[in-house]
Amino acid sequence: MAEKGVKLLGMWASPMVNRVEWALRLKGVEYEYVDEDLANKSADLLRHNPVTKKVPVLVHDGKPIAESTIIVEYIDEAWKGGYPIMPADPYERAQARFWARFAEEKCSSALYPIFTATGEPLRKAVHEAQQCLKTLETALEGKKFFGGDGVGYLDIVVGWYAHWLPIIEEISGASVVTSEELPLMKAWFDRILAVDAVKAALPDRDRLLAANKARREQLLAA
Ligand SMILES: N[C@@H](CCC(=O)N[C@@H](CS)C(=O)NCC(=O)O)C(=O)O
Repeated sequence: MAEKGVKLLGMWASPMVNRVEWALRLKGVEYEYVDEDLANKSADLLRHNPVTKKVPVLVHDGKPIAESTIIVEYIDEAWKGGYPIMPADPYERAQARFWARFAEEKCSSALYPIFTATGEPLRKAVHEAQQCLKTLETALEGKKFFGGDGVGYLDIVVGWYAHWLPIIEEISGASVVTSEELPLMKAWFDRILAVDAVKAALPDRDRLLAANKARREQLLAA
């Protein structure tokens, strides 16, 4: 008989896993969280996601779903009556998906080089990330959240920037999201981090800082 209930295979420091936790919490869905050791993946993870072998994987009544953005959309459809994550209007839904893809393909990849660069390459990486975030910020104009008055799909997809970027800034010594350069994004950082469902599922800042500091030193030494 298939196992019943909702299980999330995750990893404590994964922003992609946070997306799924936020969606489940916004919907009020009870779930079991299983933390994976990605250096020694469990048989459960390999069985449920044999294709990419990555977290997050959501297992709903025994059926696995992989890829964080797909899982978030699945949660919205499977628990339709609860908190609405995707916009009701088809055009707005298409816009949310467009910006999510833009952020994922352009902005997220523009943030990683800041983590490992120093000197002139760091200055260049910061400039490129800021240009990308400025474009993304236009989707926030006149709104509290990307989703409007409340957290929506795009907020969930890019919400990790609010927690991770200040940590990347602290480690690299760079300033990326400032009130001068990105005022709407900066205000949104504060707003999204104050949302209960988001606050309740964020990795501990000190632990994340220490892990990333060690990782940067390792990468710089290599
Ligand atoms: N596009 C995937 C990315 C997932 C991903 O990169 N997961 C990482 C943790 S953040 C992972 O499982 N890495 C283990 C591996 O690559 O073997 C998603 O959004 O779910």
